[in-house]
Amino acid sequence: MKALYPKTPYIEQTWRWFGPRDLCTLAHIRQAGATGVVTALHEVPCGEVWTVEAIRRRQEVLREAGLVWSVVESVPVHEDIKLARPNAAKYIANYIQSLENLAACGQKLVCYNFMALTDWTRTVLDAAWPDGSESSRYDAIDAAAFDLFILKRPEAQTEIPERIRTLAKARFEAMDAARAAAVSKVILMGLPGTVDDLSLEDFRAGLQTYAGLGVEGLRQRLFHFLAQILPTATRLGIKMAIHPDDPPFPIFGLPRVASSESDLRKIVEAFDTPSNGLTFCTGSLGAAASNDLEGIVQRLGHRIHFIHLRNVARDEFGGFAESAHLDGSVDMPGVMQALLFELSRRAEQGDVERVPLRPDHGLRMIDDLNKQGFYPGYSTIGRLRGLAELRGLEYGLRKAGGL
Ligand code: DNO
Repeated sequence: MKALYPKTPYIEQTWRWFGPRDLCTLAHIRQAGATGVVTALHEVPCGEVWTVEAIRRRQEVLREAGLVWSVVESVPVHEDIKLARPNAAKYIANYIQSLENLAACGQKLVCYNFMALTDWTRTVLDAAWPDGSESSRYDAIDAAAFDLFILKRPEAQTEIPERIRTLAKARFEAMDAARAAAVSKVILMGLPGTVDDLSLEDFRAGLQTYAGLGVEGLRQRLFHFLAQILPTATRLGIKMAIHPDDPPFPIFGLPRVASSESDLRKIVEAFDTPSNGLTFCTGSLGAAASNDLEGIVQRLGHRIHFIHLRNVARDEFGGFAESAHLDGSVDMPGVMQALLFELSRRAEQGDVERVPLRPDHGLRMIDDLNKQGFYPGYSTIGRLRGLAELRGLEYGLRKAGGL
């Protein structure tokens, strides 16, 4: 049968799947038009070795569904590595063994992040849009109210700007116990399955473990980790792709090392190997108005191995809501154009490997509003809409630009 759409030479359309228990099935993914799957062995505890058998079993499940495993997202980095604890060497050795096993099975693209203590953080998971759909949101006033009055972190008094502190006080005073508990629950939730949910006490203790480390301290830990794993990754032809911090600014006093172009440049320049690459996530980076997304593609595009496209509507207080893929503060046509130029430049230079792109999150909408059990951000229909919009944008721009 003739393909309905022209073949995409540069971009591979992919979709995140959380494994056999995901409400979004592999059949759904095929019907959405994605050809590649982004997944991980989520059942393996963080820090343990991924065995060849387990990797092969997962590959087989995907193959039977007519799909391929395009990206491993993520092989998570154990907290002991970020904290340089005595067990760090053991966990780095395990990480290297997992890379060996992945490469033995042909898996050559690995996403990871280096966020202290948390993975991505939000304050609300079901903020309503006027059309009845829902998405998650990071409300900087709620986050400050939590920090100042629930967590009661002393440094918050000086770190949070006065204007936000004043608003947070009023917000907290107007919160009933149920609302305060709901905000805390969302902030402490380990999203999305890579880290554990924490109690308030665990969270306080976790923050303490990073006290005094600072940005440069955490950066040194990241560079130490990379210095250990990159020789193996390079030998095996594995591309590592660090995911930016989400949100891309310090939260609860935790240091951040992958929030801005300058952070990403430091990472890329620290180790000159294609194995040392980036995940370009417009939702994460786009939450900071200071990040020039098209500029990042132009200047660091040669190291972008994996693309997450998502939009955010930034607000005046430093927060944001996840918005529809083409509506929000991120100029998605501009970003897509920059990506297509960069990928065609790479192709001209002989780098013809297609770069996987996934619609990162989607609004919860239509029948998915009645279903329970999706990972926040990862319902089916909103991502279907997102992928369809992004695919149309890509094809339209390619056609118009003669790419
Ligand atoms: C959020 C995701 C992140 C990402 C990890 C990568 O939905 O993009 O959780 O998977 O940070 O390690």
